[in-house]
Amino acid sequence: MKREAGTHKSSEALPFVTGNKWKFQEAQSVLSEFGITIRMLDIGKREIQSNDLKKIATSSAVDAVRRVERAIIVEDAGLFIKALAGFPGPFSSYVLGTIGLKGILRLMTREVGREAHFKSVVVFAEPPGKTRAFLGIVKGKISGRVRGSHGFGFDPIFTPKGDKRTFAEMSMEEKNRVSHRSKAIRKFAAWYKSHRS
Ligand code: ITT
Repeated sequence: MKREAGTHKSSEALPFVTGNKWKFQEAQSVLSEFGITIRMLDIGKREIQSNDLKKIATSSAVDAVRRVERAIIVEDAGLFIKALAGFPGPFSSYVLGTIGLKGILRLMTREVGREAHFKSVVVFAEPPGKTRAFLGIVKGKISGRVRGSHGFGFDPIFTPKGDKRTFAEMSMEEKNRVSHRSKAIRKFAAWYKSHRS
């Protein structure tokens, strides 16, 4: 007999705490393959400052679960550029909002190596504050210029390994076949399915 994951009732839509509708849509599309329904809950996600994405996501999840008093998921992601010693990493949001895509490309003009990866951490949390984290990584390269109009954030400057297109030149379904987020979400989904009734 399968165990139910804590106090969460599997028939209800699981709240995904985020203010980012694109990441919600990507997660929703992957989770629908597993028959898991989520709803976007934008309650002003609180984030601590840290170099560690897992710590940031876990702390946000614990904060959110205490505020909504039911099981939730959060997801945190960042772009890590090898030639820039992992920058912008956990500071991706700030960097995107300040120097932006063009600023990143400028920082890369003298760099020979363009390797980078996206990392995603999905955290499931349930009252009173029990958490479980799932990690997903996609390797790739920073493109020479901004390309494509789909997706969000750094998608127009990231080309996943094995493809010539940036994420922004792909449909959401194509991005979801290889993305960091889809990998973390799939790991979560497999675990969640095996732990709920
Ligand atoms: P939350 O409300 O969920 O925190 P957010 O947009 O702040 O939404 P993150 O902190 O996880 O999300 O993301 C940090 C930055 O990295 C943010 O500027 C995103 O636009 C960017 N980012 C995250 N995932 C991405 C992806 O799949 N493709 C491109 N950029 C991404």
